[in-house]
Amino acid sequence: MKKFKRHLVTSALPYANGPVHIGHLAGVYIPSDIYTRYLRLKGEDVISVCGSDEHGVPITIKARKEGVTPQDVVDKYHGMIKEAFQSFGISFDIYSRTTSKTHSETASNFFKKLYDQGEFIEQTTMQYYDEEAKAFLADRYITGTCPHCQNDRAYGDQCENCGTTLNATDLINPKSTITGSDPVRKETKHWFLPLDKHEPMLRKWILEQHKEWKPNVYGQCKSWLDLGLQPRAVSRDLDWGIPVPVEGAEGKVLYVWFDAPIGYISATKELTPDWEKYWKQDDTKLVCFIGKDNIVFHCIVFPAMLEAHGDYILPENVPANEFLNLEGDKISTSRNWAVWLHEYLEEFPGKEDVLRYVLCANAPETKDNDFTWKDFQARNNNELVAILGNFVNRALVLTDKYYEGVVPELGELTDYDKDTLKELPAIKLSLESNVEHYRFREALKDAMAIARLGNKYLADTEPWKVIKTDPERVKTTLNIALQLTANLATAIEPFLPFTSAKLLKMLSIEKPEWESLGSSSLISAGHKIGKAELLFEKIEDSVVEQQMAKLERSKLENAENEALQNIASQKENVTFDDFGKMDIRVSTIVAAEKVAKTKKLLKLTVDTGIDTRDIVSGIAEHYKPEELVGKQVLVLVNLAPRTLKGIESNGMILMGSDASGKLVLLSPQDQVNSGAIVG
Ligand code: B3M
Ligand code: ZN
Repeated sequence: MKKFKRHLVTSALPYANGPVHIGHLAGVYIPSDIYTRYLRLKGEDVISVCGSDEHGVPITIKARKEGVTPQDVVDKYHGMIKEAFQSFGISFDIYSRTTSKTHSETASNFFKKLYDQGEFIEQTTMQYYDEEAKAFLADRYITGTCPHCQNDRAYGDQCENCGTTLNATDLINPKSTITGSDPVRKETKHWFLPLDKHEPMLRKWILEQHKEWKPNVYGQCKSWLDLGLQPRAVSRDLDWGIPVPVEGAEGKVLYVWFDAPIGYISATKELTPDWEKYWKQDDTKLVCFIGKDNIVFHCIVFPAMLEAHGDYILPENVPANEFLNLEGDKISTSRNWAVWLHEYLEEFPGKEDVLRYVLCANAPETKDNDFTWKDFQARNNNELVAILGNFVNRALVLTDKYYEGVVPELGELTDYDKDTLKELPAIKLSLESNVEHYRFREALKDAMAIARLGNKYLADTEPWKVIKTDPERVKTTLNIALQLTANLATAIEPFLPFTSAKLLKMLSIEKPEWESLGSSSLISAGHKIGKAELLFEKIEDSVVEQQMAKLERSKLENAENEALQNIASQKENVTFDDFGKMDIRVSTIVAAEKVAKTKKLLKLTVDTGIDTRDIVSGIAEHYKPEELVGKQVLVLVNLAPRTLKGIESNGMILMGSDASGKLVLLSPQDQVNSGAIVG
């Protein structure tokens, strides 16, 4: 095994086009924070860098929609994201941003060096151009009809209805989303990184030298490599980003995925003048934490860039996680299907560690996982309160009660005492191995094993009973229980830093070194401990019910928005003949009654001027039968009959409906004879 002298931990730079949610925390930032805190506790030389990814098309789209500048957008979200991470104790050594001056110089120089070395291919391609806006259109700025599913709101890069990846030129009837005009095709020059040239290096480096990578990461890389790599454009026609630093590149910027990973380097530069040591010496262990959608960029594209540059080391591991879903549905910013960190912080003050715990215990390490509020409650109540909190509380309260908070002497050990203490070094080994192999869920279980051990120890030794018969014995028991709490404070630090700090304060001890974990003498006899405080409190049903109701509201709002969008877009044209086929007549309602055992249906008897007939209509929630009799309405009389709830319905009463689901009957402005033709 290679010996490393220092560690560089990177975490994917979140896009500054929205706030961060639990999916971000679970997928990337909690794992990277556990890993970093662990290394720090071990006294390793480690730095952890991150920052906001502030370029790219989505940010410009958001700015345009909100009528502000892209800089305004990123300023707002960079601030929010940075604060949320800080509040959750994500302990980056630096949280920078890609609009920083250092970054734009670093990325620009990086590009220039590759350009000067002849690492790029220049290629002229046809791209859609908006003549009104005088701009080339990024794929996201073009909508049209999907050639696969006919969805008429597909984007130039993807149809969100059927999930197909598209080229803008695949769209039927493409439109510019900036001006609504028909885009034209126009030539434009771009720089491409020939990934194929780096394929032999990548194959060897990943497929042969990194067989230990997580199967999801290794597998994705293998399938990309097996498909064969193609040159990839690293520039874009856009007015937001880092200008391409070569002549003849006016109006072009670096592709966001070219500049963003360089952000790791820029952030390190901003952090320390020693940055080169971390990036250029191969005794640095570089580990990149990301979500699964970023694998190709971190394992293929970025390493190819680094190789082309020549000065930098490659990642030692890229422990990508799968996705976290929420209550069975994919987390989605646009549908507001998420638990936003800034909202959680407001609604659950002081419970940062609870979320850290739940997200780690349930992290999508090997497959997509689901976050549910019920599970959140159960893990809090049954694990944090009942196991961790309960043990610590009992150990401290009993010490306070029997010895006024002074750690009692350790007497003679029983076999059971010895066996209990012997478990600690074993737990330490397992925890270490799990963290070092990026198995954080298992590592958290190891840390919790100390609390379980402590609970069992107290339950078996029953100091509250023994105090009456053998008080000497209780001294040893509580000394051991306190050693366990001190071990626990160390072991949980990477996972639950706030709880660890509270516990250390309660024990009145400094943060021990990692190496002392497993020891039975972390806290000495005669030491006065502080007051016991509750570490966790029960979460009541009503609290999680409120959160679920909040999500339910998002669902309703989404449905409404979708309905609104449908209303906003006009249906396809029909011919005059098509319209002429419909026989619509003014008719008079002569009778109305509810259809039994239904909520929505009314049976209406109408005089159409041709005949009197029954029509079943879904308006019972909007009109009472008695208010309808005598009303004139519009009826499509030649609609083929159908039977609803055993009643033959002959025609359709025309109604207006809005996005909120409200239905209204349409009536002539003035009274006419039944049978009057509409058209
Ligand atoms: N901003 C994508 C993402 O947040 C991207 C990561 C960049 S890492 C260099 O999923
Ligand atoms: Zn489609």
